[in-house]
Amino acid sequence: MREIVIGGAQMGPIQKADTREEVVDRMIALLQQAKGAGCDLVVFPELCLTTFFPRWYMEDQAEVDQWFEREMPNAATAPLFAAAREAQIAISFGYAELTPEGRHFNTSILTDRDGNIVGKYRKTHLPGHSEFDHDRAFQHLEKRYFEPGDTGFQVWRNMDAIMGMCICNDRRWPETYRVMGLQGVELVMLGYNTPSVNSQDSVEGLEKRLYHSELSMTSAAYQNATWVVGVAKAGDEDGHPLMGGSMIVDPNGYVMARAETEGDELIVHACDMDACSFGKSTIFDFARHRRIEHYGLICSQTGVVLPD
Ligand code: CDV
Repeated sequence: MREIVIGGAQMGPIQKADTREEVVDRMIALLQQAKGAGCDLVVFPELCLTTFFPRWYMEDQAEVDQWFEREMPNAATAPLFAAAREAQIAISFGYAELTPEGRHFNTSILTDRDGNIVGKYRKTHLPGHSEFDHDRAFQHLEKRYFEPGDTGFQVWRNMDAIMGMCICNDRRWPETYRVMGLQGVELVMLGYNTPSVNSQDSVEGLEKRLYHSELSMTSAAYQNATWVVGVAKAGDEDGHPLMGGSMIVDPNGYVMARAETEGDELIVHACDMDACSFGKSTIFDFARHRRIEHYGLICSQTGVVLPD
């Protein structure tokens, strides 16, 4: 048995006016709770140091850049890394990354139990749009503020397991998990900021959105025989509701722990990495059963091409 006690540290809303320091204090409080629960690893949400700023239209690049981190750790997050090291808990969290070359990414990192960064992932599937869209109920400007990630879906050996990350919208794409599955992934960690309503369809509300999120993660867990931990930033951010629904999914696709609130809430499950072995060696033994001669379109064509 290779057991890792994992905490999903869902975070409630972060308002525009909230400081990084206030947010880090909340993250440390969740980390202390996780320590009490015996956690080895804690997963925090996407862009969890600030409000979900891509909902705001900005033209001034200096104003945009104030939401980004120029280094990690930095002054604001150093106490979080110190607390994690002290507790001997590995962490994963998302933030907006501004590189020394001036590139902007939606990023997440993974540490070992000593607070050393062992993995970095930059979001691949950026949803939304790049110009102000008058037809939407609210904006989602990730394509304006970030460039698509350049890391691809790597995995890392950490804590005697094979771990990978993706971010929010990535969780809806089977390719995300399959690329990691082909590297033997046993744990996929992801954070998300998902509005409770569809900006382009006011009828699509919370129930359907929670269902699609769960469907994406549970099916991917099963089809790749991997644990999936999905963690929300939830609640009302300056009048904009984000859904919760954080969950820990086992390699059979069953939800083993689920958040009940839209606030700061820790969910915990003892995840046995060996539970991935059965699926990986039977129905989803890729080496025996995949037929790559028929998958070419997936990598040669982006959109739909209809038959004549
Ligand atoms: N932050 C996100 O990537 N959010 C998207 C919304 C826009 C649908 C998501 O897939 O949850």
